[in-house]
Amino acid sequence: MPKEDFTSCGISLIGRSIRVLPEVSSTNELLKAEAEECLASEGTVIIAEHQTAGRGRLDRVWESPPGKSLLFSLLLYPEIPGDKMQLIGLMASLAVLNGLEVAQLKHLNHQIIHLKWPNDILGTKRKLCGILSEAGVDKNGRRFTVVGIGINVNQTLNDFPEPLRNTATSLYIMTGKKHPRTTLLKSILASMEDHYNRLLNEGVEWIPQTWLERAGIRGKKVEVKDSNNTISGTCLGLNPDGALQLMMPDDSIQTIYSGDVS
Ligand code: BT5
Repeated sequence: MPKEDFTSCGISLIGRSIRVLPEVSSTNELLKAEAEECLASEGTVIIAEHQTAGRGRLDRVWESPPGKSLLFSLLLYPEIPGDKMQLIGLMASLAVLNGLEVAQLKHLNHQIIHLKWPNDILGTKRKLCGILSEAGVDKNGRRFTVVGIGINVNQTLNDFPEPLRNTATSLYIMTGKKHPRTTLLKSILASMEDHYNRLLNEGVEWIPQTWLERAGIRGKKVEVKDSNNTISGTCLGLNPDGALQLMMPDDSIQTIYSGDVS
């Protein structure tokens, strides 16, 4: 695999500044800290070869052996109401899915790759990518969002810790080929720029509908677990904030703002 130069993968806004770090606690933590102090501009991307404290939602651990995945965070200043912030994560997952398909179409066309609410991308029903979208306010009172993306690229099954070997996958496991991460990153940043431009031009109303069409879960039975309980219902769709709407067995409608879907 040739040496990878990530710094040339930027588009005009998204990735106009790209920093590559050999090791960091978490790219989200670092970029959030910089954004709070107004030290990073919109579109900044921080990439790490290794994270010592990579995080998922609810402070869960994001596992990644050095150099085998794409781990990066992106800073955005979307001017949207606070209750619509979940839509940024949905938009990001659409952008990543599209970027992966464009970059890897000929390798992936026989594979099942799809969206899982809220922000996962699955390959062959296993987790290929996780996205952690975190909102904050900078010292001038401006609201920002850091979108953190972890994509399993060249890991073998043995690179994952034992408990993840039945639930995780990588592009390498799915296709039997090693993938240059720069090609993927460039394609994903280009797709992110297209999606973000659409948000800037049209607002956010298109996001839940587009996400739903791509995910294909309307009318399907789903189970949602949170820390306290598990509920099962039929997916009716997403509400305008991106929350999941379920029809329950007693015909009531439940709106789910967070949880793990299976
Ligand atoms: C996520 O959380 O899926 C969001 C992950 C975001 C990671 C990126 S990497 C760059 C940026 N910097 C950070 O610190 N984070 C972001 P969640 O839905 O909570 O899923 C976490 C769960 O996924 C864990 O509890 C494991 O079960 C599983 N998991 C951990 N590492 C994995 C991996 N590499 N591949 C597949 N599944 C994994």
